Amino acid sequence: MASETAGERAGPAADITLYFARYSRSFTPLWLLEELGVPYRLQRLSLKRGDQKTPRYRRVNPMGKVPALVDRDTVVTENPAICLYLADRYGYGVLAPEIADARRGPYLRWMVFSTAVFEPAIYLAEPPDPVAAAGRGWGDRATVIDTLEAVLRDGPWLLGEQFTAVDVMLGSLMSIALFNRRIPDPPAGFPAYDARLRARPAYQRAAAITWPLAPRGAGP
Ligand SMILES: N[C@@H](CCC(=O)N[C@@H](CS)C(=O)NCC(=O)O)C(=O)O
Repeated sequence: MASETAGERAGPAADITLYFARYSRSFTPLWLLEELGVPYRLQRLSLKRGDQKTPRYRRVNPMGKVPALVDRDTVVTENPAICLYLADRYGYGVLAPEIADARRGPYLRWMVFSTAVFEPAIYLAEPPDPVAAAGRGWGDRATVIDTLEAVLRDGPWLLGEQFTAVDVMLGSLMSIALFNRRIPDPPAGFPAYDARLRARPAYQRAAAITWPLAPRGAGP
């Protein structure tokens, strides 16, 4: 990967609108935009008021959920897809490993793992039948936690020495899950990773916008 920082990299001209709501998963792309240093505008929605369910917004995201990102003619929804798009387009080789880089494999793996495996493992009730785990895409909670623990033990980031967009994606879920106590008795590597994430100025700027009532930089 190049040694320059993402913000220094002259990418294609951006015309980015992030459909955003406070106290929501909109934090993830907001944090990534702050890491990238590209200009963006926020289109604020109130989830309480139901702005996300209006026909107008459903033309952007038919799911009626935030976040959504529009960059000129490109519309992207689903947080891992938004992260992949932004990092390839504005941080390629810096916050996204290049296609020929061997780290591209683990990068894609953890991107998909974030919402397809980690998120259900921490938010869904686990049926008592262990046989059911074989037929479930996310398996079982203990294996998910152990798998993540093993990679974070080596750290400092998911791909080793290089912080990338997948730390924003999976890391934002980790921060929120730890704050909400969704991971009982987390292994020591989890809060240590979370502390490294929270120390990043871009995390703190995005957290101050997303959770304005929390002490500065405290995040969720
Ligand atoms: N799978 C989506 C999840 C998005 C999501 O669930 N957003 C929540 C806020 S955290 C939402 O918009 N909820 C409002 C609703 O469903 O009405 C992603 O990863 O981007």
